Amino acid sequence: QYDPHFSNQHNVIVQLFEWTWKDIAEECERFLQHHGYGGVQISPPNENLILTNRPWYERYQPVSYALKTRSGNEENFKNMTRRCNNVGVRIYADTVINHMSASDGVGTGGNSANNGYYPSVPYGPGDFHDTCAINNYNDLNNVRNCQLVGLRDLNHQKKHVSDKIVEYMNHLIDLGVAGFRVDAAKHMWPADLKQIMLRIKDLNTEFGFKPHSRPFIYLEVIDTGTEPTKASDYKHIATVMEFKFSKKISNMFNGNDKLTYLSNWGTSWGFLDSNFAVVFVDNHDLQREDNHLHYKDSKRYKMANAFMLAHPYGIAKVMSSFHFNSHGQGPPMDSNENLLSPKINPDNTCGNGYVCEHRWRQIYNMVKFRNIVGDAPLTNWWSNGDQQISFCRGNKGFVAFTQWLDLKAKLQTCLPPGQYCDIISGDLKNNKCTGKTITVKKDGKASISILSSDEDGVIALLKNVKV
Ligand code: ARE
Ligand code: CA
Repeated sequence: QYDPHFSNQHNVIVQLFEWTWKDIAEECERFLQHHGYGGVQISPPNENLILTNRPWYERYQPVSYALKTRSGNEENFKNMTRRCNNVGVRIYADTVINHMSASDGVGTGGNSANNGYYPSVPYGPGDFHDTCAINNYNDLNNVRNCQLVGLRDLNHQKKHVSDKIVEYMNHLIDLGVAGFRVDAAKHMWPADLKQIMLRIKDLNTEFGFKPHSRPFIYLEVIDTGTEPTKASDYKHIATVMEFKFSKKISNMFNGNDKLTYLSNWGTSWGFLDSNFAVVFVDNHDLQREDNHLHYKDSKRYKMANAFMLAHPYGIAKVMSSFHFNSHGQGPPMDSNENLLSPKINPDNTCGNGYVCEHRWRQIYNMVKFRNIVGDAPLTNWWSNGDQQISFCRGNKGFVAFTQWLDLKAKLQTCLPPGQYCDIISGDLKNNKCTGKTITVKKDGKASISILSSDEDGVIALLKNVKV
Protein backbone atom coordinates (compact mmCIF):
# COMPACT_ATOMS: atom_id res chain seq x y z
CA GLN A 1 0.00 0.00 0.00
CA TYR A 2 3.07 2.23 -0.06
CA ASP A 3 4.20 1.86 -3.67
CA PRO A 4 2.52 4.19 -6.19
CA HIS A 5 3.50 1.86 -9.05
CA PHE A 6 4.91 4.69 -11.16
CA SER A 7 6.33 3.50 -14.47
CA ASN A 8 9.95 4.14 -15.40
CA GLN A 9 10.91 7.86 -15.57
CA HIS A 10 7.45 8.83 -14.34
CA ASN A 11 6.77 10.44 -11.00
CA VAL A 12 4.37 12.86 -9.30
CA ILE A 13 0.59 12.60 -9.03
CA VAL A 14 -1.59 15.28 -10.62
CA GLN A 15 -5.05 15.94 -9.21
CA LEU A 16 -7.27 16.54 -12.24
CA PHE A 17 -10.09 18.05 -10.23
CA GLU A 18 -13.57 17.46 -11.75
CA TRP A 19 -12.30 16.34 -15.13
CA THR A 20 -14.28 13.80 -17.16
CA TRP A 21 -12.87 10.31 -17.70
CA LYS A 22 -12.72 10.99 -21.42
CA ASP A 23 -10.69 14.18 -20.96
CA ILE A 24 -8.34 12.43 -18.54
CA ALA A 25 -7.74 9.63 -21.06
CA GLU A 26 -6.88 12.24 -23.67
CA GLU A 27 -4.65 14.14 -21.26
CA CYS A 28 -2.71 10.96 -20.43
CA GLU A 29 -2.00 10.40 -24.09
CA ARG A 30 -1.42 13.94 -25.30
CA PHE A 31 0.42 15.47 -22.33
CA LEU A 32 1.01 13.54 -19.10
CA GLN A 33 3.02 10.65 -20.52
CA HIS A 34 5.34 13.02 -22.41
CA HIS A 35 5.99 15.22 -19.40
CA GLY A 36 6.76 12.42 -16.97
CA TYR A 37 3.67 12.56 -14.78
CA GLY A 38 3.26 9.28 -12.91
CA GLY A 39 -0.42 9.23 -12.10
CA VAL A 40 -3.72 11.06 -11.83
CA GLN A 41 -5.92 11.55 -8.80
CA ILE A 42 -9.45 11.58 -10.17
CA SER A 43 -12.61 12.97 -8.56
CA PRO A 44 -14.82 10.44 -6.75
CA PRO A 45 -16.12 8.06 -9.45
CA ASN A 46 -19.24 6.84 -7.59
CA GLU A 47 -22.75 8.24 -7.84
CA ASN A 48 -23.28 11.41 -5.81
CA LEU A 49 -26.22 13.50 -4.66
CA ILE A 50 -27.27 16.24 -7.09
CA LEU A 51 -27.21 19.64 -5.36
CA THR A 52 -28.67 22.93 -6.62
CA ASN A 53 -26.19 24.92 -8.76
CA ARG A 54 -23.95 21.85 -8.85
CA PRO A 55 -21.17 22.85 -6.42
CA TRP A 56 -17.97 20.79 -6.71
CA TYR A 57 -18.53 19.39 -3.24
CA GLU A 58 -21.63 17.41 -4.19
CA ARG A 59 -19.15 14.73 -5.26
CA TYR A 60 -18.31 14.17 -1.61
CA GLN A 61 -21.90 13.09 -0.92
CA PRO A 62 -22.29 9.47 -2.08
CA VAL A 63 -25.65 7.98 -3.00
CA SER A 64 -24.39 4.63 -4.31
CA TYR A 65 -21.25 2.88 -5.53
CA ALA A 66 -22.47 2.81 -9.13
CA LEU A 67 -19.92 4.45 -11.42
CA LYS A 68 -22.25 7.13 -12.69
CA THR A 69 -21.22 10.75 -12.28
CA ARG A 70 -20.81 13.85 -14.39
CA SER A 71 -17.30 12.58 -15.14
CA GLY A 72 -18.73 9.56 -16.94
CA ASN A 73 -19.99 6.00 -16.64
CA GLU A 74 -18.29 2.66 -16.14
CA GLU A 75 -17.52 2.27 -19.83
CA ASN A 76 -15.79 5.68 -19.91
CA PHE A 77 -13.97 4.77 -16.70
CA LYS A 78 -12.55 1.57 -18.09
CA ASN A 79 -11.56 3.30 -21.28
CA MET A 80 -9.62 5.85 -19.20
CA THR A 81 -7.75 3.31 -17.07
CA ARG A 82 -6.82 1.32 -20.16
CA ARG A 83 -5.58 4.28 -22.15
CA CYS A 84 -3.69 5.86 -19.25
CA ASN A 85 -2.03 2.61 -18.13
CA ASN A 86 -1.06 1.92 -21.74
CA VAL A 87 1.04 5.08 -21.75
CA GLY A 88 2.47 4.48 -18.28
CA VAL A 89 0.22 6.85 -16.32
CA ARG A 90 -1.61 5.45 -13.27
CA ILE A 91 -5.10 6.25 -12.01
CA TYR A 92 -5.85 6.75 -8.30
CA ALA A 93 -9.52 7.04 -7.34
CA ASP A 94 -10.75 9.36 -4.63
CA THR A 95 -12.90 7.09 -2.44
CA VAL A 96 -15.52 8.52 -0.08
CA ILE A 97 -16.18 5.71 2.38
CA ASN A 98 -16.60 7.45 5.74
CA HIS A 99 -20.10 8.65 5.00
CA MET A 100 -22.98 8.99 2.54
CA SER A 101 -24.94 12.16 1.65
CA ALA A 102 -26.13 14.64 4.26
CA SER A 103 -29.66 14.99 2.95
CA ASP A 104 -32.19 13.11 0.83
CA GLY A 105 -32.57 13.41 -2.88
CA VAL A 106 -31.61 11.94 -6.21
CA GLY A 107 -28.14 10.99 -7.35
CA THR A 108 -26.29 11.37 -10.63
CA GLY A 109 -27.22 7.79 -11.50
CA GLY A 110 -30.92 8.24 -10.75
CA ASN A 111 -30.81 6.39 -7.42
CA SER A 112 -32.27 7.81 -4.26
CA ALA A 113 -31.26 8.74 -0.74
CA ASN A 114 -34.25 8.69 1.56
CA ASN A 115 -34.33 8.90 5.32
CA GLY A 116 -31.15 6.92 5.84
CA TYR A 117 -32.05 4.40 3.13
CA TYR A 118 -29.74 4.02 0.15
CA PRO A 119 -31.59 1.18 -1.62
CA SER A 120 -29.13 0.77 -4.48
CA VAL A 121 -26.17 -0.08 -2.20
CA PRO A 122 -28.21 -1.12 -0.10
CA TYR A 123 -27.67 0.67 3.21
CA GLY A 124 -30.34 1.31 5.82
CA PRO A 125 -30.57 3.41 8.99
CA GLY A 126 -28.90 0.63 11.02
CA ASP A 127 -25.69 0.97 9.02
CA PHE A 128 -24.97 4.45 10.36
CA HIS A 129 -23.73 6.01 13.58
CA ASP A 130 -25.91 8.39 15.60
CA THR A 131 -26.75 11.80 14.20
CA CYS A 132 -24.43 13.70 16.55
CA ALA A 133 -22.35 16.45 14.89
CA ILE A 134 -18.57 16.61 14.87
CA ASN A 135 -17.96 19.66 17.02
CA ASN A 136 -14.95 18.74 19.11
CA TYR A 137 -11.74 17.78 17.33
CA ASN A 138 -10.16 17.10 20.72
CA ASP A 139 -12.45 14.13 21.26
CA LEU A 140 -11.62 11.13 19.05
CA ASN A 141 -15.02 9.51 19.64
CA ASN A 142 -16.73 12.64 18.44
CA VAL A 143 -14.41 12.89 15.41
CA ARG A 144 -14.92 9.28 14.35
CA ASN A 145 -18.46 8.39 15.40
CA CYS A 146 -20.32 11.58 14.58
CA GLN A 147 -21.27 13.38 11.38
CA LEU A 148 -18.76 15.51 9.48
CA VAL A 149 -20.70 18.61 8.34
CA GLY A 150 -23.94 16.65 8.58
CA LEU A 151 -22.87 13.76 6.34
CA ARG A 152 -24.47 10.45 7.40
CA ASP A 153 -21.67 8.58 9.12
CA LEU A 154 -21.18 4.91 8.22
CA ASN A 155 -20.54 2.40 10.98
CA HIS A 156 -17.61 0.29 9.79
CA GLN A 157 -18.06 -2.12 12.66
CA LYS A 158 -21.01 -3.51 10.69
CA LYS A 159 -19.79 -6.31 8.50
CA HIS A 160 -22.31 -5.36 5.83
CA VAL A 161 -20.80 -1.86 5.60
CA SER A 162 -17.20 -2.98 5.28
CA ASP A 163 -18.29 -5.70 2.82
CA LYS A 164 -19.90 -3.10 0.57
CA ILE A 165 -16.85 -0.83 0.71
CA VAL A 166 -14.46 -3.68 -0.08
CA GLU A 167 -16.72 -4.72 -2.96
CA TYR A 168 -16.68 -1.16 -4.33
CA MET A 169 -12.90 -0.80 -4.10
CA ASN A 170 -12.37 -4.25 -5.59
CA HIS A 171 -14.59 -3.25 -8.49
CA LEU A 172 -12.32 -0.25 -9.16
CA ILE A 173 -9.28 -2.55 -9.02
CA ASP A 174 -10.89 -4.86 -11.55
CA LEU A 175 -11.29 -1.81 -13.76
CA GLY A 176 -7.59 -0.96 -13.60
CA VAL A 177 -6.91 1.65 -10.92
CA ALA A 178 -3.50 1.62 -9.22
CA GLY A 179 -4.76 2.88 -5.89
CA PHE A 180 -6.92 5.17 -3.80
CA ARG A 181 -7.05 8.45 -1.94
CA VAL A 182 -9.19 7.75 1.10
CA ASP A 183 -11.34 10.77 1.89
CA ALA A 184 -11.92 11.76 5.53
CA ALA A 185 -9.82 8.83 6.81
CA LYS A 186 -9.31 10.84 9.99
CA HIS A 187 -12.97 10.22 10.74
CA MET A 188 -12.59 6.44 10.61
CA TRP A 189 -11.04 4.26 13.32
CA PRO A 190 -7.58 3.08 12.29
CA ALA A 191 -8.48 -0.52 13.18
CA ASP A 192 -11.61 -0.44 10.97
CA LEU A 193 -9.69 1.14 8.13
CA LYS A 194 -6.90 -1.38 8.44
CA GLN A 195 -9.34 -4.30 8.20
CA ILE A 196 -10.85 -2.86 5.03
CA MET A 197 -7.46 -2.14 3.44
CA LEU A 198 -6.21 -5.64 4.20
CA ARG A 199 -9.23 -7.17 2.51
CA ILE A 200 -8.89 -5.26 -0.76
CA LYS A 201 -7.52 -7.38 -3.59
CA ASP A 202 -4.23 -7.07 -5.46
CA LEU A 203 -4.03 -4.91 -8.59
CA ASN A 204 -5.33 -6.29 -11.86
CA THR A 205 -2.45 -7.78 -13.87
CA GLU A 206 -4.43 -7.24 -17.10
CA PHE A 207 -3.50 -3.58 -16.79
CA GLY A 208 0.21 -4.27 -16.63
CA PHE A 209 0.66 -4.51 -12.86
CA LYS A 210 3.00 -7.19 -11.54
CA PRO A 211 1.36 -10.13 -9.77
CA HIS A 212 0.71 -9.51 -6.04
CA SER A 213 0.95 -5.72 -6.39
CA ARG A 214 -0.88 -4.05 -3.53
CA PRO A 215 -2.97 -0.96 -4.32
CA PHE A 216 -1.29 2.35 -3.46
CA ILE A 217 -3.28 4.01 -0.69
CA TYR A 218 -2.99 7.52 0.67
CA LEU A 219 -5.14 8.57 3.56
CA GLU A 220 -6.57 12.02 4.07
CA VAL A 221 -5.73 12.42 7.76
CA ILE A 222 -5.44 16.12 8.53
CA ASP A 223 -2.91 16.45 11.34
CA THR A 224 -1.27 19.84 11.62
CA GLY A 225 -0.07 19.12 15.12
CA THR A 226 -2.87 20.64 17.17
CA GLU A 227 -5.29 17.76 17.74
CA PRO A 228 -5.24 14.24 19.23
CA THR A 229 -5.58 12.72 15.74
CA LYS A 230 -2.03 11.80 14.72
CA ALA A 231 -0.96 11.05 11.15
CA SER A 232 1.48 8.56 12.67
CA ASP A 233 -1.47 6.53 14.05
CA TYR A 234 -2.36 5.70 10.45
CA LYS A 235 1.00 5.09 8.78
CA HIS A 236 0.95 1.36 9.61
CA ILE A 237 -2.10 1.13 7.36
CA ALA A 238 -0.91 3.08 4.33
CA THR A 239 0.68 6.30 3.12
CA VAL A 240 -0.73 9.46 4.69
CA MET A 241 -1.22 12.94 3.23
CA GLU A 242 1.18 15.20 5.14
CA PHE A 243 -0.78 18.39 5.88
CA LYS A 244 2.00 19.85 8.03
CA PHE A 245 4.03 20.01 4.83
CA SER A 246 1.33 22.00 2.99
CA LYS A 247 0.85 24.38 5.88
CA LYS A 248 4.58 25.07 6.28
CA ILE A 249 5.42 25.37 2.59
CA SER A 250 2.52 27.75 2.01
CA ASN A 251 3.59 29.87 4.96
CA MET A 252 7.21 29.84 3.81
CA PHE A 253 6.58 30.93 0.22
CA ASN A 254 3.95 33.42 1.30
CA GLY A 255 6.99 35.24 2.63
CA ASN A 256 6.26 34.67 6.32
CA ASP A 257 9.37 32.62 6.97
CA LYS A 258 12.99 32.64 5.82
CA LEU A 259 14.08 30.29 3.04
CA THR A 260 17.30 29.60 4.93
CA TYR A 261 15.29 27.61 7.49
CA LEU A 262 14.51 25.06 4.77
CA SER A 263 17.99 23.56 5.20
CA ASN A 264 16.59 20.69 7.29
CA TRP A 265 13.23 20.38 5.49
CA GLY A 266 11.69 16.98 6.20
CA THR A 267 11.25 14.91 9.35
CA SER A 268 12.98 17.60 11.45
CA TRP A 269 9.90 19.70 10.79
CA GLY A 270 7.71 17.04 12.40
CA PHE A 271 6.73 15.40 9.11
CA LEU A 272 6.25 11.66 8.63
CA ASP A 273 9.12 9.63 7.18
CA SER A 274 9.51 10.50 3.53
CA ASN A 275 8.20 7.22 2.10
CA PHE A 276 5.00 7.39 4.21
CA ALA A 277 4.08 10.89 3.06
CA VAL A 278 2.13 12.21 0.09
CA VAL A 279 2.95 15.91 -0.15
CA PHE A 280 1.38 18.86 -1.95
CA VAL A 281 1.31 22.64 -1.82
CA ASP A 282 -2.49 22.79 -2.00
CA ASN A 283 -5.51 20.67 -2.85
CA HIS A 284 -9.16 21.40 -3.63
CA ASP A 285 -9.91 22.23 0.03
CA LEU A 286 -6.75 24.19 0.91
CA GLN A 287 -6.95 26.41 -2.16
CA ARG A 288 -10.34 27.60 -0.86
CA GLU A 289 -8.99 28.48 2.58
CA ASP A 290 -7.94 32.02 3.48
CA ASN A 291 -4.25 32.78 3.10
CA HIS A 292 -3.30 29.38 1.68
CA LEU A 293 -1.06 29.64 -1.37
CA HIS A 294 -2.73 28.64 -4.65
CA TYR A 295 -2.75 29.41 -8.37
CA LYS A 296 -3.97 32.99 -8.01
CA ASP A 297 -0.68 34.02 -6.37
CA SER A 298 1.17 32.44 -9.24
CA LYS A 299 4.77 33.55 -8.72
CA ARG A 300 4.89 32.38 -5.11
CA TYR A 301 2.84 29.30 -5.91
CA LYS A 302 5.27 28.21 -8.66
CA MET A 303 8.21 28.70 -6.28
CA ALA A 304 6.57 26.51 -3.63
CA ASN A 305 5.89 23.78 -6.18
CA ALA A 306 9.41 24.08 -7.58
CA PHE A 307 10.84 23.63 -4.10
CA MET A 308 8.62 20.62 -3.40
CA LEU A 309 9.60 19.00 -6.70
CA ALA A 310 13.31 19.78 -6.38
CA HIS A 311 13.52 18.45 -2.84
CA PRO A 312 13.81 14.67 -2.26
CA TYR A 313 11.20 14.56 0.52
CA GLY A 314 7.87 12.74 -0.01
CA ILE A 315 5.68 11.46 -2.83
CA ALA A 316 4.69 14.66 -4.60
CA LYS A 317 1.27 15.68 -5.84
CA VAL A 318 0.45 18.67 -8.04
CA MET A 319 -2.96 20.37 -8.09
CA SER A 320 -4.80 21.16 -11.31
CA SER A 321 -7.78 23.44 -10.75
CA PHE A 322 -10.63 25.24 -12.42
CA HIS A 323 -10.98 29.01 -11.87
CA PHE A 324 -13.23 29.96 -8.97
CA ASN A 325 -14.40 33.12 -7.26
CA SER A 326 -16.43 31.63 -4.44
CA HIS A 327 -16.02 28.55 -2.26
CA GLY A 328 -18.83 26.42 -3.64
CA GLN A 329 -18.59 27.42 -7.28
CA GLY A 330 -18.94 24.35 -9.47
CA PRO A 331 -16.65 23.24 -12.28
CA PRO A 332 -16.98 24.60 -15.82
CA MET A 333 -20.29 23.33 -17.22
CA ASP A 334 -22.71 24.02 -20.06
CA SER A 335 -26.35 25.11 -19.78
CA ASN A 336 -27.42 21.48 -19.31
CA GLU A 337 -25.00 21.16 -16.40
CA ASN A 338 -22.68 18.84 -18.30
CA LEU A 339 -18.98 19.24 -17.53
CA LEU A 340 -17.01 21.16 -20.13
CA SER A 341 -13.75 19.91 -21.57
CA PRO A 342 -10.67 22.05 -21.08
CA LYS A 343 -9.68 23.91 -24.20
CA ILE A 344 -6.01 23.39 -25.06
CA ASN A 345 -4.23 26.55 -26.25
CA PRO A 346 -1.27 26.49 -28.68
CA ASP A 347 1.12 27.43 -25.84
CA ASN A 348 0.03 24.33 -23.86
CA THR A 349 -2.11 26.24 -21.37
CA CYS A 350 -5.83 25.63 -20.85
CA GLY A 351 -9.00 27.59 -21.47
CA ASN A 352 -12.72 27.08 -20.85
CA GLY A 353 -12.35 27.85 -17.16
CA TYR A 354 -9.56 25.40 -16.38
CA VAL A 355 -6.31 26.60 -14.82
CA CYS A 356 -4.25 23.48 -15.57
CA GLU A 357 -1.36 24.33 -13.27
CA HIS A 358 0.17 21.01 -14.37
CA ARG A 359 0.61 22.53 -17.83
CA TRP A 360 2.59 25.52 -16.62
CA ARG A 361 6.17 25.20 -17.85
CA GLN A 362 7.61 25.99 -14.42
CA ILE A 363 5.68 23.05 -12.98
CA TYR A 364 5.96 20.37 -15.66
CA ASN A 365 9.66 21.07 -16.14
CA MET A 366 10.17 20.50 -12.42
CA VAL A 367 8.35 17.17 -12.75
CA LYS A 368 10.95 16.37 -15.37
CA PHE A 369 13.66 17.54 -12.95
CA ARG A 370 12.33 15.16 -10.28
CA ASN A 371 12.41 12.27 -12.75
CA ILE A 372 15.94 12.99 -13.91
CA VAL A 373 17.56 13.55 -10.52
CA GLY A 374 15.83 10.42 -9.19
CA ASP A 375 17.17 9.50 -5.78
CA ALA A 376 20.35 11.57 -6.05
CA PRO A 377 21.06 13.09 -2.63
CA LEU A 378 20.63 16.74 -1.78
CA THR A 379 24.12 18.24 -1.63
CA ASN A 380 25.88 21.61 -1.48
CA TRP A 381 23.18 23.43 0.42
CA TRP A 382 23.89 27.16 0.27
CA SER A 383 22.05 30.09 1.76
CA ASN A 384 22.80 33.73 2.40
CA GLY A 385 21.37 33.24 5.89
CA ASP A 386 18.12 34.85 4.84
CA GLN A 387 15.84 34.59 1.82
CA GLN A 388 18.20 33.06 -0.77
CA ILE A 389 19.07 29.39 -1.12
CA SER A 390 20.50 26.93 -3.61
CA PHE A 391 21.29 23.24 -3.66
CA CYS A 392 22.32 20.35 -5.91
CA ARG A 393 20.84 16.93 -6.46
CA GLY A 394 24.02 14.93 -6.90
CA ASN A 395 25.62 16.06 -10.13
CA LYS A 396 22.31 15.90 -11.99
CA GLY A 397 20.43 19.01 -11.06
CA PHE A 398 20.75 22.42 -9.46
CA VAL A 399 18.20 24.94 -8.14
CA ALA A 400 18.37 28.43 -6.66
CA PHE A 401 15.58 30.47 -5.06
CA THR A 402 15.19 34.04 -3.90
CA GLN A 403 12.34 35.73 -2.12
CA TRP A 404 11.99 39.58 -1.99
CA LEU A 405 15.47 40.69 -3.15
CA ASP A 406 17.69 40.23 -6.22
CA LEU A 407 20.01 37.26 -6.09
CA LYS A 408 23.39 37.80 -7.74
CA ALA A 409 26.03 35.30 -6.68
CA LYS A 410 28.60 32.80 -7.84
CA LEU A 411 27.20 29.46 -6.73
CA GLN A 412 28.36 25.83 -6.78
CA THR A 413 26.15 23.90 -9.22
CA CYS A 414 27.84 20.48 -9.06
CA LEU A 415 27.23 20.13 -12.82
CA PRO A 416 29.87 19.43 -15.47
CA PRO A 417 31.08 22.57 -17.25
CA GLY A 418 28.96 23.86 -20.11
CA GLN A 419 26.14 26.14 -21.15
CA TYR A 420 22.86 25.26 -19.48
CA CYS A 421 19.33 26.34 -20.26
CA ASP A 422 17.26 27.34 -17.22
CA ILE A 423 14.16 25.14 -17.40
CA ILE A 424 12.09 27.63 -15.38
CA SER A 425 12.42 30.68 -17.65
CA GLY A 426 12.50 28.68 -20.86
CA ASP A 427 13.06 25.51 -22.80
CA LEU A 428 15.52 24.17 -25.29
CA LYS A 429 14.05 24.62 -28.76
CA ASN A 430 16.14 23.66 -31.80
CA ASN A 431 19.24 23.77 -29.60
CA LYS A 432 18.45 27.30 -28.52
CA CYS A 433 17.42 28.29 -25.04
CA THR A 434 14.25 30.40 -24.90
CA GLY A 435 15.06 31.48 -21.35
CA LYS A 436 18.18 32.28 -19.34
CA THR A 437 21.41 30.60 -20.44
CA ILE A 438 23.81 29.89 -17.60
CA THR A 439 27.49 29.04 -17.92
CA VAL A 440 28.97 26.49 -15.54
CA LYS A 441 32.74 26.85 -15.21
CA LYS A 442 35.30 24.08 -14.78
CA ASP A 443 35.03 24.26 -10.99
CA GLY A 444 31.25 23.71 -11.20
CA LYS A 445 30.50 27.31 -10.28
CA ALA A 446 28.15 29.62 -12.14
CA SER A 447 27.09 33.24 -11.90
CA ILE A 448 23.43 33.10 -10.95
CA SER A 449 21.17 36.08 -11.29
CA ILE A 450 17.51 36.16 -10.29
CA LEU A 451 16.04 39.65 -10.14
CA SER A 452 13.03 40.42 -7.99
CA SER A 453 11.43 41.79 -11.15
CA ASP A 454 11.87 38.46 -12.97
CA GLU A 455 8.75 36.45 -13.73
CA ASP A 456 9.97 33.65 -11.46
CA GLY A 457 12.01 33.57 -8.26
CA VAL A 458 13.76 30.34 -9.10
CA ILE A 459 16.29 28.89 -11.53
CA ALA A 460 16.70 25.19 -12.30
CA LEU A 461 19.42 23.45 -14.29
CA LEU A 462 19.47 19.84 -15.41
CA LYS A 463 22.51 17.85 -16.49
CA ASN A 464 21.18 17.02 -19.96
CA VAL A 465 19.53 20.34 -20.78
CA LYS A 466 22.49 22.05 -22.41
CA VAL A 467 22.77 24.48 -25.27
C1 ARE B 1 -21.21 20.74 2.27
C2 ARE B 1 -21.47 22.12 2.85
C3 ARE B 1 -21.74 22.02 4.34
C4 ARE B 1 -22.93 21.10 4.57
C5 ARE B 1 -22.62 19.76 3.95
C6 ARE B 1 -23.77 18.80 4.06
O1 ARE B 1 -20.35 22.95 2.60
O2 ARE B 1 -22.04 23.32 4.84
O3 ARE B 1 -23.15 20.94 5.96
O4 ARE B 1 -22.33 19.91 2.56
O5 ARE B 1 -24.88 19.31 3.40
C7 ARE B 1 -16.53 18.76 0.92
C8 ARE B 1 -16.66 20.24 1.27
C9 ARE B 1 -17.71 20.48 2.32
C10 ARE B 1 -19.03 19.85 1.89
C11 ARE B 1 -18.76 18.36 1.74
C12 ARE B 1 -19.99 17.57 1.35
O6 ARE B 1 -15.41 20.71 1.75
O7 ARE B 1 -17.88 21.89 2.48
O8 ARE B 1 -20.04 20.13 2.82
O9 ARE B 1 -17.79 18.16 0.69
O10 ARE B 1 -20.52 18.05 0.17
C13 ARE B 1 -12.32 18.31 7.77
C14 ARE B 1 -12.15 16.80 7.50
C15 ARE B 1 -11.62 16.50 6.11
C16 ARE B 1 -12.42 17.24 5.02
C17 ARE B 1 -12.38 18.72 5.36
C18 ARE B 1 -13.15 19.57 4.35
O11 ARE B 1 -11.30 16.26 8.49
O12 ARE B 1 -11.71 15.11 5.90
O13 ARE B 1 -12.98 18.93 6.67
N1 ARE B 1 -11.88 16.98 3.68
C19 ARE B 1 -12.52 15.97 2.79
C20 ARE B 1 -12.60 16.44 1.36
C21 ARE B 1 -13.61 17.57 1.26
C22 ARE B 1 -14.99 17.00 1.57
C23 ARE B 1 -14.99 15.99 2.63
C24 ARE B 1 -13.83 15.53 3.22
C25 ARE B 1 -16.26 15.33 2.95
O14 ARE B 1 -11.35 16.80 0.88
O15 ARE B 1 -13.60 18.19 0.02
O16 ARE B 1 -15.87 18.09 1.98
O17 ARE B 1 -16.33 14.20 2.08
C26 ARE B 1 -9.22 21.47 10.70
C27 ARE B 1 -9.34 20.00 11.06
C28 ARE B 1 -9.64 19.16 9.82
C29 ARE B 1 -10.86 19.71 9.10
C30 ARE B 1 -10.60 21.17 8.72
C31 ARE B 1 -11.77 21.80 8.01
O18 ARE B 1 -8.05 21.68 9.95
O19 ARE B 1 -8.14 19.55 11.63
O20 ARE B 1 -9.87 17.83 10.19
O21 ARE B 1 -11.06 18.92 7.91
O22 ARE B 1 -10.33 21.91 9.92
O23 ARE B 1 -12.90 21.76 8.83
CA1 CA C 1 -16.86 8.31 10.88
